[in-house]
Amino acid sequence: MSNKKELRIGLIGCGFMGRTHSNGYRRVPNFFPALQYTPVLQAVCARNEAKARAFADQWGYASVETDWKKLIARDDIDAVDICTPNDTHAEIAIAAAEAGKMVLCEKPLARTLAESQEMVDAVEKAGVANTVWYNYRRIPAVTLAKKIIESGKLGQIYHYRANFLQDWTINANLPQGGEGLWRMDASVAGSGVTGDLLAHCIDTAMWLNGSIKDVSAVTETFVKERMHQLTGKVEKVGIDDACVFHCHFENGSLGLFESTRYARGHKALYTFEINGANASIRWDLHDLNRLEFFDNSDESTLRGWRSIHVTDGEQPYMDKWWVPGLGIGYEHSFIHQVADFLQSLETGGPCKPTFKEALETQKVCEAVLESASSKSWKDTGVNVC
Ligand code: 4PW
Repeated sequence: MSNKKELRIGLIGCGFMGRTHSNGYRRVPNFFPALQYTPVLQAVCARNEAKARAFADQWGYASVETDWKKLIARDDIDAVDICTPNDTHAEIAIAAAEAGKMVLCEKPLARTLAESQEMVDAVEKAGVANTVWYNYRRIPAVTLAKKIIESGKLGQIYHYRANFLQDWTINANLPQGGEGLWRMDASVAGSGVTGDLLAHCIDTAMWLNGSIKDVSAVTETFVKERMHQLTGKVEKVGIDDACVFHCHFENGSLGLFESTRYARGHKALYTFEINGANASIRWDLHDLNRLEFFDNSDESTLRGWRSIHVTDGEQPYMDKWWVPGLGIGYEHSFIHQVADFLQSLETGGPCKPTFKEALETQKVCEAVLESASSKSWKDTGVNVC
């Protein structure tokens, strides 16, 4: 008989992110056995009952719902996990918080800053545990980058550079909206690459390098009209297909960010590089167990970029996995987030980023879009501690 405390999960949404989160819940007990809490896959909710049942069978959920309001009203659910398209995040999160449930929300927090603020207000008022799934923070090499920066090894930071490049929307015949393509519909997604991809880059950047003060951005929508899957009509495309912005960080460094879904050959190339007075680091999602590090204090004849294979038990999270030399993958970042959330319930501390912290990323996204449409610099109003 287990003496673990149960955290009964109600998952809403059965898409790509529903799978990544479910995998996280299922694998945490095996790899983080010391945690006091264990997730219980209590219910999954999707509008289509057959889809919900198939998902429940595949992932081991005990029951299904087709109305998220019913799921939230259930007494046997402790935490609501929102994996639905962005236009539903605010309504579900606010209702869940008002019902006293813990809330885990897939990124971005919402479509707009105003919606996000309402979500922050709701979870703060209800005093419920909350977190946003900015999963890349929990890739061990990225977490190690944070530790290196905090140790002061980089010295004064001058540059932060990040890219998130994809190519899946180049085809002009790809429709927008509906099943599998809601990210293409601005009314559902809120924005294109800015909210979907740059939000990740911004979250990581402010976690590693502090507040972004102001931004100057350019966006482009290369394909102006696309068939809408739900209406069957050709409609104007409202999302940004590509976005480039530069910025000032509070610490005096300059930032340069680029994201596009039109970089032929790139499927999910997320990279960042940070240059300090004494050292630099860089990371690439396509080689995610590796962190590259250049230290100017190395002996001159041996000086060069070090390639650190982040698989040693002394490196972040890696004591939970295999043996040195054996890497882990994308899915582990979600397993780590579940583990950190459960740990936060034990300690009573926050699981970062909380809704309040993720609001700062929304502020930057909003300033980026405003800057692009007004062709002017915008202050972000961000204050990351
Ligand atoms: O959140 C992002 C998604 O919307 C992901 O991190 C990568 O880009 C993979 O899919 C999309």
